[in-house]
Amino acid sequence: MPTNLPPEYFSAEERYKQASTPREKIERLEELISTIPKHKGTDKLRADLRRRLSRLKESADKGKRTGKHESTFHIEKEGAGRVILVGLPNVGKSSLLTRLTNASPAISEAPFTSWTPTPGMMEWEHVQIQLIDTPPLNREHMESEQFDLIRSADLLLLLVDLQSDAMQQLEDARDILLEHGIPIRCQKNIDQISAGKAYIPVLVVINKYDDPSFSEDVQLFHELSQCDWHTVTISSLSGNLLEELKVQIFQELNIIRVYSKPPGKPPDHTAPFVLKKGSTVEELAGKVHKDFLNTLKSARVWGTGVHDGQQVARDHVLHDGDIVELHT
Ligand SMILES: Nc1nc2c(ncn2[C@@H]2O[C@H](COP(=O)(O)OP(=O)(O)O)[C@@H](O)[C@H]2O)c(=O)[nH]1
Ligand SMILES: [Mg+2]
Repeated sequence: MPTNLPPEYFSAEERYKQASTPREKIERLEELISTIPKHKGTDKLRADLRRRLSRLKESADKGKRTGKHESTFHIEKEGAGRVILVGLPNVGKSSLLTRLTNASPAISEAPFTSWTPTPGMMEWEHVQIQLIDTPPLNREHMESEQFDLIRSADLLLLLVDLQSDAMQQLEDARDILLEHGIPIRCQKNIDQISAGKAYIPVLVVINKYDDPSFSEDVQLFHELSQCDWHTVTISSLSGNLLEELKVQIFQELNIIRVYSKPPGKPPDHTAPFVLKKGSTVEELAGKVHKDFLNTLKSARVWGTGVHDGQQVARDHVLHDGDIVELHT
């Protein structure tokens, strides 16, 4: 230990020793180093403390990086929309994800089979949609990160099991989501947007409709329902009505497919541009190429509400399936 260290050094050293978090340690070590006068006698001490500081910074960085990536609830958004499957245990969430995507989460009769979310991609008419299976909603133990993930959805698929008490499952699942502040609302005749708050749309999936013998139960479910969420009845087991479900998912996402074509050529139907419902020619142009936003002079549209090849203005609102020729 070099002699002639100032008194500030010793009080800074005391503060450094008491630091508890990695961040505090780094700050106080920096402070400590700054109290050391620079001369030959302190060279070794300063070098030692600097080395300690860089080790602290390194491990703090690593912690940050792995902390983020290790969380299985952190999933990058992909595709034209994010659809999250939620519901009580055993309603068939994992089975449905397996049916609709190439993902393969564990499926079992035992409740609480899945503890981590599993993402997969569903393709529908050349549109890629992200589907995420999640651990079951319950009142015993749930990670708060799961609710953060649920909040990031563009659409929730709320699954219920038609072969047990489906209505009770719907109500329990809805209540758990509401208790954790998920912005959903099921009352009839209320807009999805109110007081500036955006609600996440919910599509109720009545699963385990294995054959028509269950149709009375479906009817009863509809009679009892207090919510105006749309419903789709399917069987993940038999694959019954899965196409209808895909169509409904697309509709609930409020997106449209638009095809751009060069003059004199047909459009590429396998490469739709996906836009929010209500988007204009101008917004399409920006998606096709950002330069088009400035250079776009006019456009011709084939599709809904126009006669074939009609010339339209930049603010013309497009519809699902429209074909657009952009002129620059
Ligand atoms: N009969 C029937 N069983 C199903 C259907 N979908 C899933 N299951 C079964 O229900 C159980 C729970 O399914 P799972 O996908 O693990 O449910 P999760 O807990 O919601 O993910 C499994 O035994 C599945 O085979 C269905 O449409 N009909
Ligand atoms: Mg599961």
